[in-house]
Amino acid sequence: MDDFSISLRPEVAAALQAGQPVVALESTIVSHGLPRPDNLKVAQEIEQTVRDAGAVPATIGMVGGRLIVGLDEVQLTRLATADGVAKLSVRDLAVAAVAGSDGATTVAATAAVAAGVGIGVFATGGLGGVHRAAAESFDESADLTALSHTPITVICAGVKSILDIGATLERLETLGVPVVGYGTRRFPGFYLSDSGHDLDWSVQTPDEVAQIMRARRTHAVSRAGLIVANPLPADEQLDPDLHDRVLAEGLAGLAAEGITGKAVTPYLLAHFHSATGGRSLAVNVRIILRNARLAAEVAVASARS
Ligand code: PSU
Ligand code: MN
Repeated sequence: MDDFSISLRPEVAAALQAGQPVVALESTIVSHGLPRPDNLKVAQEIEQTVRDAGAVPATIGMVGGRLIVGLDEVQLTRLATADGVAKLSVRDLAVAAVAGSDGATTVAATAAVAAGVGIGVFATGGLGGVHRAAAESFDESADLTALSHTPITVICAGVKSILDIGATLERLETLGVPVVGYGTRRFPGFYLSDSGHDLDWSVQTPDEVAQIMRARRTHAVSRAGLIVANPLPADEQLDPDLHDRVLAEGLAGLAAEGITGKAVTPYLLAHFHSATGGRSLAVNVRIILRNARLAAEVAVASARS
């Protein structure tokens, strides 16, 4: 292959051209974050949720070395079901393209590609962050550094409790990435509505987020992303006792099996899904669908402003 240009699905290209709302979606949750066979169905539901709220979904991934913005049905199915789909961060994209790989893009890679083609809003479940043993392992997700220089608004439910949440918030501050709570001044903990950490800012409406995006463009003093942290309502969160028990087991499993690096996040997610008898999966799906809807509402408000 000698053409490395990014392929935009025609519907996505047309929407961007016309200034219509578009929401970027990542594929790592599909290939590595959600168990099969539910993953494909959930990926389709996420896209439908974006459509129902009036925006065009653009799931980003790599198929046969081609970087695609707006995977079609066949391509999405391939990334959800094929064996050996790589987990691609920003640094991997060109190498995987030359290798002709199939690959799922992380938050970092999805944000970078989306911003590169002019998409302003991105929905995911939870961001990567600083891992608990980072003081020794140096394992900090490239999601954080990517967001320090990638101008895109990311709607997420905070970072997962598998991470060191306090350290992650400190790093986001250092990296100059603003974090606003959606309807809350507490940082959500993904499966849990409240991580116990305070936020400086909160917003109440999609329009307010769109206004912040506009102020940032007008000021033009930062190329960082904007994190909008959207918590689950407390009555929909994972039972906190169950959560704490399963997390402790998962962390012990990591140590016992010697799992490190990019395998850590998929391992812990899979552990949660099996050890909670699917309850964490249901919560995870709710989180993503809620974030997809809010992202579409923000994209719609932003297209108007
Ligand atoms: N959060 C989820 N599910 C996921 C991930 C995050 O709820 O699957 C994925 C995202 O793609 C994120 C990546 O970018 O995990 C972070 O991995 P790492 O910690 O290896 O950077
Ligand atoms: Mn890592």
